[in-house]
Amino acid sequence: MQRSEFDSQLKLLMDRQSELLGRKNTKAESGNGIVDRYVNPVVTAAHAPIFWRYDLNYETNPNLLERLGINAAFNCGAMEFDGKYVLAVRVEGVDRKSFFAIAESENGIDGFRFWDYPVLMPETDLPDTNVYDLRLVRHEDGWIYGLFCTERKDPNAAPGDLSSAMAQCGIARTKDLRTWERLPDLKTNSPQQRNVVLHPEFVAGKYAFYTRPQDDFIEAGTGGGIGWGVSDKIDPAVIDREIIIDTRGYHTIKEVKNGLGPAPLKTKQGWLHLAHGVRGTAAGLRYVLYLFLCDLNEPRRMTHQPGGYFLAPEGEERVGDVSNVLFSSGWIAKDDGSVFIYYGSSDTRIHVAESTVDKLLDYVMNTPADPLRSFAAVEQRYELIKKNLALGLGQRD
Ligand code: BGC
Ligand code: BMA
Repeated sequence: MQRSEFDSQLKLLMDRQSELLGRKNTKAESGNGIVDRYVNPVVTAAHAPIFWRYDLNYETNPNLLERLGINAAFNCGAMEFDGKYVLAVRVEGVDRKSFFAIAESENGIDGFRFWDYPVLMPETDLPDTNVYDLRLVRHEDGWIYGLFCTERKDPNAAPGDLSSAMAQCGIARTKDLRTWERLPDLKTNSPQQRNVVLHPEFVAGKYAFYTRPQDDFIEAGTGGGIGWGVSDKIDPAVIDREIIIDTRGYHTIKEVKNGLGPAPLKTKQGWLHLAHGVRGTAAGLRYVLYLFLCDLNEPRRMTHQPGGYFLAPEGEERVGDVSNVLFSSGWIAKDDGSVFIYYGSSDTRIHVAESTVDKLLDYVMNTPADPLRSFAAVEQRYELIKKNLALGLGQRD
């Protein structure tokens, strides 16, 4: 390529990206009343800076080829930091390695920009092959924690088995989201862990964790459910006993597995939780999002859980690298009572939906629980229909 062509191609790349980053977001028209989606994804692979991907030196890359492509930007941790909305994004290179990178926005709904450098997460003595799904938790001990899944090849895999892996919870802490101190991985009695989250407050002087024990890399097995356990210390964090606080269930949205999303929000009515539930279908796994509430003083005790999901893949969200997946590991409750829910769709991109703490609590406390049988589900619906018809609000002619 001639130098002039190189320059104009580069300008085109930069212009296209500026246009994407400058795009305003608006609320989608119809919702379910519980949350309002925004129309555009807030972070995608195309948001990754050009200088992360291309060698921009004409001498060494005269054809302006992409050298280190980005495949996807999805499941993120979220928090307010220095007056900005920040996401700790799972960025995945074309080589299938995930890493974390901070993206920042003034308003939380558009204009997300990555910081110049992604996070160089320190390793432990046992190097991670892949790290993903970081939860950001501001703990009352004064640190910001990042809890994430660390994946390594299973040392006991039979020769030729290149897929068996071990998933564990990696823990790191920071004050500025730039420099991270890696602590030892969480120790539990379960063979594997994924979706581990730190409770933001001490509980009887101990660090408390939401866990997701599993027998195997993919299958939850006997370990299924969202667990709870405490540790005297964070360095190292060791849980001797895990109890299940939210079980899986036959013929529910969380039949195959479930896992906590972000750390819970503290509300007057209790700890509000966001989680994902997974069921198996002929077309593969389907991941949807649900909510539940736990007691304020006894956070391991669930008090309310509406039946079913409140957000499931819709439209473009349904399609991507791993289709039919919504996964959320970040939300931000603002001082004015509104809540931004950040969620990845189909392991490809990040979206935002908005609600308020009041609406989410109304939903969680006043929506019927899963009746577990078709007959009981129709009875539940009869009650609603009868009440509405008594108001004279039946079908219009
Ligand atoms: C992928 C994750 C996935 C997990 C289980 C990992 O290798 O990176 O996205 O959740 O496998 O399927
Ligand atoms: C998992 C998660 C996510 C992912 C999902 C679907 O188990 O940990 O990273 O979104 O599978 O692939």
